[in-house]
Amino acid sequence: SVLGAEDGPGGLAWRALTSAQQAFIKSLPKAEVHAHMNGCIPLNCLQELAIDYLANNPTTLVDEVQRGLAVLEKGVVLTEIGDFFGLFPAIYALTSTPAAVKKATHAVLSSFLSTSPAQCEYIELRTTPRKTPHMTAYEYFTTVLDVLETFQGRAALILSIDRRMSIADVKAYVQMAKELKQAGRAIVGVDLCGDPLAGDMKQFAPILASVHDVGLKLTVHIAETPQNGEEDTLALLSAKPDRLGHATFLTPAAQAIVLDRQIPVEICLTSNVLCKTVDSLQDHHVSHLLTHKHPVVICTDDTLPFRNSLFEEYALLLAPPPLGLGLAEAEVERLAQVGMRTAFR
Ligand code: 6MZ
Repeated sequence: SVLGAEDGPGGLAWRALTSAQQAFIKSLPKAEVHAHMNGCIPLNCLQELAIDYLANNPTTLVDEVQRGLAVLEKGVVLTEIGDFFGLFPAIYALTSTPAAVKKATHAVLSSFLSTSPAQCEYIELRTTPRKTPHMTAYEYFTTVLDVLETFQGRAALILSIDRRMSIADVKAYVQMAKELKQAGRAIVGVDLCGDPLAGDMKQFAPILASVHDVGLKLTVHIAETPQNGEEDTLALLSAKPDRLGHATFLTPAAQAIVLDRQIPVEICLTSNVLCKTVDSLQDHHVSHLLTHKHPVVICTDDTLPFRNSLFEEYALLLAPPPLGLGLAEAEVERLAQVGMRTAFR
């Protein structure tokens, strides 16, 4: 269902709201700007892709796909954020042909834009270019883009750079993003994501910064874990990002820069709670940012493993503690407006 897991943090908060509060959340114009394509495939779409896959690939990765699907069907339980990345080999096996990518992209965008009412007015979806035995990374990325452009102005794409990529690949994919932007395609930015501890960000930063040359914007997953040291964080800030993902463990020096430059932070409450990068919703760093009147935008991250929805993420703001943060409706409305304003389009 659109409303995800009944017993997830967002589901509990949603059910603690009055029907007037639920209607208020549904009526707010919202933007989703931090959603990973392969992390947001609706479960029923993934199950259909698995049926096709298992019918056509009787030997390759069969056990892995069946195991991965079983975990996602049951509902993931993560001990730490590292466990999260182990979910993707199975998902990636199922989105490795152009037909599967088309189907998945359409299902993801429909789950945000075509529900009644829509979860959001506008979505900036992100995805990592990926070469498979059936297509080049360019074919993969432009297949997603082709489908996304049929949503006519309600969706735009962000190209994700994975921290595990070689410098040569980072350069090639940034170049690809620039050329697609210059060709007038619906690409608005570049993201940095993936295993938070991989890669040398001092080497990545100048390449990432260069996206601004052609009018693309930059967002980076930053300080997502306590092991991301100050050097890593400051290197990423040197690329002049236009938004930040998570920013959970900013050191005082990094925090001073973020607050001073008013760099909007993409906040994914359920994701952080389930990946255990925050101890609880009540300890979430969003409260600190809100005290500073810092711009934050509420997002879902990966609705497939986290079984959340944008409605539920907003419910976590509005529901009274301990289920939610107990913000006033006016404040929740303001945050939705910040989301619309910080979009890259
Ligand atoms: C870092 C994440 C992430 O790009 O293949 N991804 N990277 N932190 C997170 N927090 C939970 N959630 C998702 O979508 C899946 C990819 O997005 C990144 C991971 O690299 C994952 O493989 P795409 O469409």
